[in-house]
Amino acid sequence: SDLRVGVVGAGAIGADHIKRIASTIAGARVSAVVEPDPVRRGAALESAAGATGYARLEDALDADAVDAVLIATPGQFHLPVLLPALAAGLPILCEKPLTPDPESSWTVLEAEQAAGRKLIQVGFMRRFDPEYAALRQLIAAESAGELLMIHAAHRNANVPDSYAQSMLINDSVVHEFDVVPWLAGSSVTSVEVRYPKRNSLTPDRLREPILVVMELDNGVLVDVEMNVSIQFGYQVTTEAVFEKGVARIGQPSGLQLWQDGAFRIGEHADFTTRFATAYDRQVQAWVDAAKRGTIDGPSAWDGYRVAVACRAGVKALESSGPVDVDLPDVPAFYA
Ligand code: ISE
Repeated sequence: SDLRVGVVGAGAIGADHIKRIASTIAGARVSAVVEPDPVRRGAALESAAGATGYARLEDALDADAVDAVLIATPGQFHLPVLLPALAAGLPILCEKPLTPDPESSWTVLEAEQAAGRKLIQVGFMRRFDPEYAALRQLIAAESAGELLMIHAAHRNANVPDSYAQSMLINDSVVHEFDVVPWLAGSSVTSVEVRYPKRNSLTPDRLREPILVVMELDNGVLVDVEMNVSIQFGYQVTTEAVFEKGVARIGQPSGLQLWQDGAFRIGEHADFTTRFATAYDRQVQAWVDAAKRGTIDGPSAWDGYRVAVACRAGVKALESSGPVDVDLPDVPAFYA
């Protein structure tokens, strides 16, 4: 029977997941929309036939309305939702970041271990993008030789008013902190942030773009151009440099148009279309795994690792030179 999913948070990504579960995911339905804002809640309920609206997760739990929880609130609100969901023993898909700092992420690891099995999958959806998966295979196979360095670009047309400087790291580069070690098979040992010339179109409260340089344990060096005011569209690209070749993913694709003396290919406007396939595959894998009593993707430990890297990254926003990333040993539960 269908997994009854409670979606917590009906902002941009929450509303997108609600539509996804209603339209493309097999074996699941949205049974509850948990959203304190009545306008957002009402709008979300319109795309989730048969779902009930709640202001708090506890109310949905008391009503025995959900078998699993998808957390799509902003990161600072994840912990107060994660803890009751874990205590209820429910499978969880938690959008990134797991929580905004390593201490609260550690609290989540302890609560999950107390629950006795892995209940949390973290929404690092890039791992489900077919091109990222192909690049990972190429790196592991070493058919172009060993990986030497990665140039990544993460470009947003613009960001909402709620987007603060630390979010360049905690909400945006957070994805590279997960996916780069997954691609390269090696962990991040240091992070440095450099500032190029400021974009005059950047909102006053932000200083960006930034250039993030990560060192990996295996000697690979990674640079990430992080841009959130680049106007033209949404673009996430990666170029991997090997001993005998170069690979690129995330290039514009689709319809090509020659007209009026120009050549055009469409570009994405935001992450909902750029990563639509990845989100679909991620949510389907989570639903299937939840029914088997497990997870199928990044774990809470991955969320913790990334929180430690983000702490270093936020420090690097305000200091010069590399900031070390020191991870504790992985608890046996996650090894
Ligand atoms: C947002 O939270 C995301 O997850 C997007 O993938 C990212 O590109 C954007 O910068 C973030 O704000």
